[in-house]
Amino acid sequence: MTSIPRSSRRPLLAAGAVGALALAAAALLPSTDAMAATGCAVTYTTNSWPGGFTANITIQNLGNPVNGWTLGFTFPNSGQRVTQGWSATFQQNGSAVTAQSLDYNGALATGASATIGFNGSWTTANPDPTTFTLNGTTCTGSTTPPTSPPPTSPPPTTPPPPTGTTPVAINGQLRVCGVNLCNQYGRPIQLRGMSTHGLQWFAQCYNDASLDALANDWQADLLRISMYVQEQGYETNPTGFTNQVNNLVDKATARGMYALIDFHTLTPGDPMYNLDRAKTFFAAVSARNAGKKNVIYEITNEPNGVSWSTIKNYAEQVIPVIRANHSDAVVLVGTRGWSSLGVSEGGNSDEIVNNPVRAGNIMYTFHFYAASHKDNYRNEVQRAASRIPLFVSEFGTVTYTGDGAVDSASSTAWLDLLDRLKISYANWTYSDANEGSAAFRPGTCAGGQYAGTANLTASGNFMRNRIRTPDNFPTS
Ligand code: IDC
Repeated sequence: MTSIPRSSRRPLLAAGAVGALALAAAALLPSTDAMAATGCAVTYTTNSWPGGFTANITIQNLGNPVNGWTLGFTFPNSGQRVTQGWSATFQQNGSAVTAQSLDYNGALATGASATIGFNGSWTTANPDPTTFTLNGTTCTGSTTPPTSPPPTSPPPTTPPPPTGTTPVAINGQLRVCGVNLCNQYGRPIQLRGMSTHGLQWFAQCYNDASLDALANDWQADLLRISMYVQEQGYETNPTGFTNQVNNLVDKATARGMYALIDFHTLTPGDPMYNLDRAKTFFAAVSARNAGKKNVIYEITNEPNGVSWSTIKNYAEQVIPVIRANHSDAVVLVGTRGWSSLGVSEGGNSDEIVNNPVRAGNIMYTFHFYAASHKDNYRNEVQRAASRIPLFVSEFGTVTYTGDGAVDSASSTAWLDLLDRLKISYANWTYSDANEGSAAFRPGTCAGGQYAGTANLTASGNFMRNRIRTPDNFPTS
């Protein structure tokens, strides 16, 4: 689905509103009876467009703590269908819908909230449901009439207009919405940026001057921080590499860029080889960065030689470690065959669609090297993009070796496709490595002149031109 919602927020409970916001707020006092039914407050907001809509639902538990919950509601007409949900297991029977919690969000203390959502379709005018149940109990406990906010004011969760102009100031905390990456206004966006090379080799390329150039001259939205695990990387000095990653997160944050923390597994290709290291690393970086809105976690770079079910098993063990500290962060999951959605090992995205990772707010990664990966890969990305959330966390303009000449035609075809589908990307690499994929000529990092075009390679020039074009970040 590539339609952009045409309306975001509608007047509260406006009569006859199509795709209207409905707020079923309940202000039940916490029960003093340990066995009492659960009180709850639900906000239900929608973006709609002809034939389709996205619903975001926040469930607040106002009663006793629960361990596992089921939300129930009924569409006011039978023409509405849930087509794809996230952060809960959705079932629909006629116009009645249930959403059941997942492992990671089932426990809700008194006052705690969970946010879930779904993409839907509609055939006739679609007023929103206004009555909800949590574990069978109706969320109708409002003891005061809903006088606040007044009917025409925006919902209480609407963020204020941005006060800055950086990508993070405008977009704030990101969230996966259907197959897209959405900003704080619930609108799909695309992030465009660069990946570091291996921190163990190119630390000298990541400093205030180079990151100023990336943020200001390149106008990049995103810095991917590639921390190799093997090849003299993390495994040789966990504390040192963890600190190095955190320092670069801070430099990206200071410049209003998103920071993508890449646990750069490559050889061996089985992510399970690094499971314990991943848990240790992600526990540390997610605790340390939990208060930030601009951090995205990539839990495995390029699994290879292993089944999708092994990758999924790894993901379902690592994601809860992150979520325990940083519950609302987007997490990226690598895919089979060097993050090719399986294509480089003879598969395709069906294996993911049929057996998705059991976690919400995640995206699946796709990597390509434009001189090596062409139409059959592009076709699969296009096919997958309407079914699962994709993020191109690494790609090159050259061959998969990381070297060779820029393939301008293929690189242009790829980036035009990603732009059209609003798929975010990071290019390999923002470094002066002596290889065609590097953006800078060898020796640049020692010289310290990053802004402008004087020290760019052909790939660097190509990428700077693409990334510098204005972003399109909706703010309402
Ligand atoms: C390459 C580097 C190269 C390094 C090699 C081995 O460009 O300098 O010697 O890794 O570590 C990937 C990987 C990425 C590769 C890149 C290019 O994620 O680590 O970098 N590539 O080969 N997947 C496909 C290509």
